[in-house]
Amino acid sequence: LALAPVTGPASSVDGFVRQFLRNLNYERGVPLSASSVNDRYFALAMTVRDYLMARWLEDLRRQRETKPKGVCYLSAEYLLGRQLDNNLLASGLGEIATEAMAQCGIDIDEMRAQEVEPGLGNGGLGRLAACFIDSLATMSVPNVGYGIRYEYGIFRQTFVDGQQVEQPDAWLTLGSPWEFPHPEGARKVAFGGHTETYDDGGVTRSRWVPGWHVQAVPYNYMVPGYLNGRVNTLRLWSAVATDAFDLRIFNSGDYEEAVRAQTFAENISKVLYPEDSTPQGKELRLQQQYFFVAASISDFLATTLGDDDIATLPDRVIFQLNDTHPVIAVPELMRVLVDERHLEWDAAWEITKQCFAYTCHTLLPEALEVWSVDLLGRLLPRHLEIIYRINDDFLDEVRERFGDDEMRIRNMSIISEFPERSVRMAYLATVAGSKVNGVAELHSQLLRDKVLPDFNEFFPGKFTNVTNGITPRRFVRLANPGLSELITEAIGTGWLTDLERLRELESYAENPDFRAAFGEVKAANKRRLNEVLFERDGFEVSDGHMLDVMVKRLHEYKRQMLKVLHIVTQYESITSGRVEAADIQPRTFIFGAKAAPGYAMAKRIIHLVNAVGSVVNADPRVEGRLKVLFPPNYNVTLAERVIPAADLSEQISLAGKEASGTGNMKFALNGALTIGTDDGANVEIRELVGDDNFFLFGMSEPQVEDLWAAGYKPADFYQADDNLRRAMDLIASGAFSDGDKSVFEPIVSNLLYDDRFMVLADYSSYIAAQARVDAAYADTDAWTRSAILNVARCGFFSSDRSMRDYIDRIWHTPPML
Ligand code: 26W
Repeated sequence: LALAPVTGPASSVDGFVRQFLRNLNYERGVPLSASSVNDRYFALAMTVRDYLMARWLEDLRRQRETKPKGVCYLSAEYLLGRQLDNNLLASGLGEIATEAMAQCGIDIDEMRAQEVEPGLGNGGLGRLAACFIDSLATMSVPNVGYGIRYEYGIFRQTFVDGQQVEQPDAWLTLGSPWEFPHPEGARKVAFGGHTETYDDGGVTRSRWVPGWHVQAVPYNYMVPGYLNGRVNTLRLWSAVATDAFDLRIFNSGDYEEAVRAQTFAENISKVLYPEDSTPQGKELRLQQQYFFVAASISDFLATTLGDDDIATLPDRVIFQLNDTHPVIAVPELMRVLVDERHLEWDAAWEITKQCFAYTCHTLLPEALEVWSVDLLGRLLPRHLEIIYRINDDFLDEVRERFGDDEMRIRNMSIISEFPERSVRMAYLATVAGSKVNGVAELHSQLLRDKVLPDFNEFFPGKFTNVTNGITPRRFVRLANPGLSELITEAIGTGWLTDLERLRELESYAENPDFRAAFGEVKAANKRRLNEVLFERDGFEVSDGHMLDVMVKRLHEYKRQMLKVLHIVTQYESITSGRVEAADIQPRTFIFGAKAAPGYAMAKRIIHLVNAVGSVVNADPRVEGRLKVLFPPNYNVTLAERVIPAADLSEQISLAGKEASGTGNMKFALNGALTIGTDDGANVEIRELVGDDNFFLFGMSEPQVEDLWAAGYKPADFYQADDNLRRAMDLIASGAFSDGDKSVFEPIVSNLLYDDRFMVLADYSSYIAAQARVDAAYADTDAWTRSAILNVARCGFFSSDRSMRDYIDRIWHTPPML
C-alpha cells in the first residue's frame, strides 16, 4: 500500500492548530476561551475531516472518470463505534493532533470521551459491515455502504435492581461532525396504492400507482482507508415527509393533520429495531427495508450509472445483500428495469441476477425472515406481483428438471402457504443472487446440507463460503496500542495491512524477554480497563485475577447460562465447604450483553447474572477470589477496552448455532485463549492455533444431531451429575433472590424440561475444560506462550482477507490503482 504524503493545511502542528482555531471560530462561532468541550471536539473532528476532504473529492472524481465496477453493500445495520481515533489513524494525523491540542491547552482524551458512538446496529452483523467498509477503503476497492440513519440507535441499557431497563439512544443530540447531509440528493420513495396495466403504443405494461411517498435524504460519512489516501463513502438515508404531502394538508388549514403526516413519514428512520435473530413481522420494519434499498438503487442509477446503457449495470455494480433485510431490493430493481426502463422481463432478470449476491448470517430457523403476502401486497403491491412472477418462472424450471415432484416444489417455493401465505426472503435471495455465502466454513456447509439442500442441488456452484474477519486497525492497533507497539518492534509495520505477517511472531513465543513484555502489556491493559470501568460503573478487575470474559448479545443459543452454572458451581463448592477458597484460581468474570426488549428469557438471564454477582461478590467466604462484573450497555467503545485486557474468551454456543462469531477473532488476536465449542469460526481458530492453545469442549454438531434424534432428556443429566444438581438447586432455592424461589424458577425449569440449546448436556464437559484452564493458567510462562501463538496464528481473521475472498469468489471488483 502506498503511503500518501501528509500535506495540506493540517499536515504540520502549526497548520493543524491554525485550522483547528479557524474551525472553532468560523464553524462553531466561539473563541477558544469560551468554547465548550463539544465545540472543541467538533473543531478537532472538522480539522481531521478537512484533511481527508481533498482525498475524498479526488476519489469521487476518479470514479466518475474511470467508471470502475464497485460494491454497493446494502445493510440495515452499521455498528461503527467512535470515529475520531479511527480517522486520526487512517489519516496519519494522530501525533500531530495530539501535539496541536496540547499546544492549545486541550486534553485530547477529553475530546475522545466526548464522542457518542453511532450504535446503528445490534451486534455481529452490524459490526461486520463496519469492518468490511474499513477494509474495502484500505484495499482501494470502490465501495458505497448504503443503510439507514436511525435517529435512535441500539437502546442504552441500564440495570434497575439487576434487571435490564432500556433507554433511548439519542446519539444525535449534540450533532455529529462526521456527517454531510445532502438534501439536494433526496430520492422519493413510494408506498402503498395499487397496480394497473396500460397500453404503451400497442404494448401492454404494468405500473404502480402509489398511495403515498416519503423523501429519503442522504447523509454521507467518510470511510478513510488506512494511510492510503483513499476515502470511500457510507451513505445513510433519513426519512422526511414530502413537501407536497405537507402543503396540501397545510393549505386546507389542518395543521395537526399535517404534523401527523410528517411524524408518520419520519418514523421510518426513527429507531433501530433491537431484535436480534427473531424477526418482528412489523410493518414499520418492512417500510424501513424498502425505504433504504429503493433510495439506494435509485441513487446509484442516478449518480453513478447516469446516462450509460442500463445493460452495462452488471459491469458497474454488485449489490451485496447483508442477510435478508435488504432483499426487497431484488423486485425493486426488476420493477425499475421493467416498468420504468421498459426492458423485457427476461433481459431484466438476466441483469438482476448478475447484480446481486446474498450473505446469510444465521442458522436459526426462527431468524429466517418471511413477510406475509397480505402485508407485502398492501405496502408494495407491484413488488408482490413481481415476486409471484419470479417464483412462477423459477418453479417452472424446477419442474422441468425434476418433474412434478410436488413435495419438492412446495419446499422450494418462494411463497410458503403455512401458517399463512408469505414470502420467504432467504429463498428469494437465493434464487436471485449470483452467489450465496455463509460466514464460516461450518456454517456454509450446514447452509448447503441442512438449510437449503434443494437449492444447492438445483444451483451447483452458487453456494460458497467467506469466513468473517475483523479490522486489525480498530481492534488491534487502536484498541491495543501496547501490543501493537510490541509487534511492530518485533516484525515492523507491515502487519496492519497484511495480517498474515503476524506469523513472524511465532519464534518470539520462545523468547523470555518477549514473553515478559507481552505479559506486561496484558497487565497494563487490565489497568486501562479498570480506569474506564471504575469511572463508568465503579467496578474494578481485582489484582492477580484471571480475566474471564463473555461479551455478546444475550441469546439462549449462545449459552450465557453455561457460564452462570460454572460460576455457581465454584461458589457452591466454597460455601458448602467442599473446597477451600484458597485453592480456587482467582478469577474476575466480565459479562456484557443486551437482551432484545421483548425476549423475556434473555432478560431473566441478565437478572440472574446480576443476582449471582451481588451474592458472590459480597460473600466473605469467597475471600474475594471470585468476582462477577456486568457493566451495563456493552458497546463497541467498551469492547475496545475489555477485549485487550482479557485472558480467557468464552465462545460457548451450542455447536451448529453460531454462524461464525467475530468476537472470538478479536479476543484471539489480542492474546486471549479461547474456551469454546466446535462451532462457527471457533473451528477455524482452533485449526490455526492448534489444540494445545485452545480449550475445546462440548458436543460436535453431528453429536448434537444424534442426541436430539435419540431423544434428549435434560433431567437425566441433572440427575447424573452432582455438581450440576447442586448448582441448579442453589439457584432454585432462592439463594440469589432473597429466598424468593419464583424469580428464577422459569430458568431452572426451562433447563430441566426443555433446554433447546443443550446446556445441561454440555455442562460436565465445560466444567472439565475450565479445570484445564485453571491448570494452564497456573503456569504463567506456558500460558503467555500460548497467548502469543494465538496472536501469531490468527492473521487469517483480518477482514482484509474476507474482502479478498469476496472479491475473488463473488464480486470480481479489482482495486483502483
Ligand atoms: C430479522 C431479525 C434478525 C435480526 C438480525 C434476524 C437475523 C439477524 C442477524 C442475522 C443476526 C446476526 O447478527 N447474526 C450474526 O452475524 C455475525 C456476522 O456474520 C456472525 O458472526 C454471528 O455468528 C451471527 O449470529
